Amino acid sequence: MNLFEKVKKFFPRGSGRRYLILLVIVLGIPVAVFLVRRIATYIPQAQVATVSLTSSPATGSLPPNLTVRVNLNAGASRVGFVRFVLNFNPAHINLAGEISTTARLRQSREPATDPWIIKTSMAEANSTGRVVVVLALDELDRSNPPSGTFEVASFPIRVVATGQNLTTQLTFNVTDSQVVDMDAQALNISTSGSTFTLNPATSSPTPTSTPTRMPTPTPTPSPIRTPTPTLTPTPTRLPTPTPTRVNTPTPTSSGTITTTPTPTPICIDGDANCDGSVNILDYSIFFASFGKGPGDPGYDPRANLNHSPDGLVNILDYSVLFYNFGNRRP
Ligand SMILES: [Ca+2]
Ligand SMILES: [Ca+2]
Repeated sequence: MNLFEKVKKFFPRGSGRRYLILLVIVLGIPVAVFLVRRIATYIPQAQVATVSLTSSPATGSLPPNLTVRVNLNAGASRVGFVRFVLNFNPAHINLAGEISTTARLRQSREPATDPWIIKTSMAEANSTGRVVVVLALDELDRSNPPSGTFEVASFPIRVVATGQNLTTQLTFNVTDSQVVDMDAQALNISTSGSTFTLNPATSSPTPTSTPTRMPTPTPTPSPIRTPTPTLTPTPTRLPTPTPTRVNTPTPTSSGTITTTPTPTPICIDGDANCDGSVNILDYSIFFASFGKGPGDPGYDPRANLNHSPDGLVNILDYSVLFYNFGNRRP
């Protein structure tokens, strides 16, 4: 009996096919796992959409006062959270009124008169040269989040510089802005600000202050419009942005009788902003400080959701948020 016959005798009839199948399965599992992992790493990268924040008008001149509108083009993304920061030179222009915000992103938490989370006051903006607006979708509106293009906020501006033909800009701080969709995904942001000409020199010495926009009956043969001399751009003197992002609620002057001296609220687990519910706002606070610790720029101690003594914001804090997401203060 040769070796082949011995082996053949050892295995029962038909078992060779079974071992072949077993071999295919054993080799196939690692290959399948490898392929699934590759697919899993590719899918999230492909899903991050880019949205655009723009201020309009893109160009203009002052005076007279203008209204600046901040628009978000979210495309097909369903927006749950918007934070934008606009910088300007307060020695050139000032806000001429308070900031208005969209009704499409509002939260009906108490007090109901403050639909925003953070909104810079006119006085603060004019002293810092910084407009900060943070808005979020109310939980009751979760079924109808805004998408496409919509106005996020608007505010009037006026010129304060006295020099002629100055150029000034409104620029978004991209790294300090954030748009989050309803899947808690921070979207990529492209921005486009505004450029304004201040006190443009009038070419004709019109004695009346109102700009004549009516066509003069006698057409001058060739209106000499001297090209506006481009001045050397004044160095933007941006004040150092205030690092604090603490939402100090401004007391409403309207005679609300229910306002007791605010007791320190009891924060439930995962409730970073301590407003009584664990939602996308808390995720955003966590996300902005993820990977950071005390002393790091932009670190928000509220993001330390597990109250670890080292103050670090990491996966442990994420798990506190994850397991409490959707909870409300009883
Ligand atoms: Ca909260
Ligand atoms: Ca922590």
